[in-house]
Amino acid sequence: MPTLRLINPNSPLSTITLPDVIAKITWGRRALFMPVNLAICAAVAPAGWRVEIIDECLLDGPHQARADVDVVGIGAMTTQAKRAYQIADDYRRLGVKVILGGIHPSALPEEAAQHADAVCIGDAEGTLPHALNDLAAGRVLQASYHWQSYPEAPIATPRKDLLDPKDYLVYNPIQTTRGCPHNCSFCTTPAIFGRRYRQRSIPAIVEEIRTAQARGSHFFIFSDDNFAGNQRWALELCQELIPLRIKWASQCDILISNNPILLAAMRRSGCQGLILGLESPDPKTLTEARKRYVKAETYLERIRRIQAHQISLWGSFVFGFDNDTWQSCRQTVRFARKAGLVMSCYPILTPYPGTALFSEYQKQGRLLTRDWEKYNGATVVFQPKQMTRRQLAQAQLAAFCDFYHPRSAFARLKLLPFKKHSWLANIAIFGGLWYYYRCYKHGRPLPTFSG
Ligand code: B12
Ligand code: SF4
Repeated sequence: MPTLRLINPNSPLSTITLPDVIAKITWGRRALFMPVNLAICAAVAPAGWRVEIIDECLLDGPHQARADVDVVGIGAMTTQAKRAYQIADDYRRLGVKVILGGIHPSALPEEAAQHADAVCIGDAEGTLPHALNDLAAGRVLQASYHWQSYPEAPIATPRKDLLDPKDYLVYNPIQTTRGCPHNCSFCTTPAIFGRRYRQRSIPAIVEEIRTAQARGSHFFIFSDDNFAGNQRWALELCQELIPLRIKWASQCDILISNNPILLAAMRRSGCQGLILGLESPDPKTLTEARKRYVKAETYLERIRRIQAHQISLWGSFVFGFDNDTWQSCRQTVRFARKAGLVMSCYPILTPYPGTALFSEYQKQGRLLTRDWEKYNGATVVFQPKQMTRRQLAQAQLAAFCDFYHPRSAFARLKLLPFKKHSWLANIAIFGGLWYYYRCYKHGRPLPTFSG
């Protein structure tokens, strides 16, 4: 029986997620998130293939290539690309065929092709089975398999049985949708997968949840880019979730604030929290980011409307747009505190290959490196306009330290009603920052906007 080995390459995690900091803030878990992409690849391998998954993030050292399989499939987001190519080159030197797939190879297939026998562009569901069938039939692999050249395949149920949930902080991610109807300039999702929003079959989602429940799971992360990109469908799903009595969290756009019926159904179905991609409370920055579907001036009121349904909110902001300054970054953190967000994050703007932002910065000569490992949201990889590179990097750290400072946590979370998980997460993140400065920055004081 031919064997397919799927590999999730390690990548040096960003400043706030150094491996031993992760171990500290996740109570010893080896990695943050289960690689659902590979579990899906495993699920769509045609009958007759033996499949194994190696998650390099779980290993103590680098994975060593071995010529004991027929083909290796490697998935990569941009930060993982460099390591993915190293592993691919090692296998090809041993004569093992390599298929590269995932977000980065889909954005830059010509680059990936230099390290692979075939590149799968887009969904594995619509590409990988064709590549494996070619191999099984003794045909030469095509240089690339493009998902839009084949009939659309439904979103598959991942083979999580090939991974050990105990290794991951998020051990039960479930994808319910793919894509996003919006078109923000910096975002990979519409750039690679187009703006057509796709939903998975509701019975398949329910079945995946029931299987996990039978193994003792009750909390789920719906790992979508935009859970409610189709509000009518999201309502239907929530109604099916209510009898399952689960708890869940996800990520979606702030337009759900327009729909009290959906919000009520989300809460009844167990929604505990949502990540909102807010980017900035400054209207000029939103215009620059091409986030046209909402006005920043309405953010606060929309946030209050969602919070009124007892759904906790986590804001995702981005620092480094041309309109951003040290002061505007400071204002963003003030806004996050005033809005009573339970969590927030402040990645540095990153021009990912395939996006409009990447083309624009490339044209303007503002890209500083093509070392993909540095495209991690914690490194300045382009020339900012109104801040120095150092200031931008400092603003990110100051934002995390200010937002997660215990004083801020008390003001945002209050003691009653007691939000146990939010408190634990805030304490863990602040503890992680403190540990990072003590052990990696020689005990330097934590940066802050007020300093
Ligand atoms: C969960 C998640 C994470 C997890 C890790 C996920 C993992 N296991 O690796 C965590 C929280 C750690 C994370 C971190 C980051 N993430 Co993230 N993350 C996600 C999220 C929300 C879901 C990922 C997922 O499970 N998707 C479901 C799977 C099924 O989709 P998929 O990976 O695209 O896989 C499909 C195809 O690409 C293809 N495919 C994938 N692999 C392979 C392999 C083969 C062989 C084949 C044939 C096909 C194939 O088939 C799959 C099924 O159709 C995505 C958003 C999204 N929609 O994907 C962002 C996303 C992947 N993350 C992103 C970013 C930017 C980051 C960070 C840089 C953020 C930050 N600033 O810190 C960091 C990077 C960390 C680092 N290493 O430095 C970007 C990626 C941009 C890019 N070009 O790489 C995304 C797309 C979000 C976005 N819209 O911008 N992330
Ligand atoms: S709303 Fe979010 S997922 Fe959709 S395009 Fe914008 S940043 Fe990407």
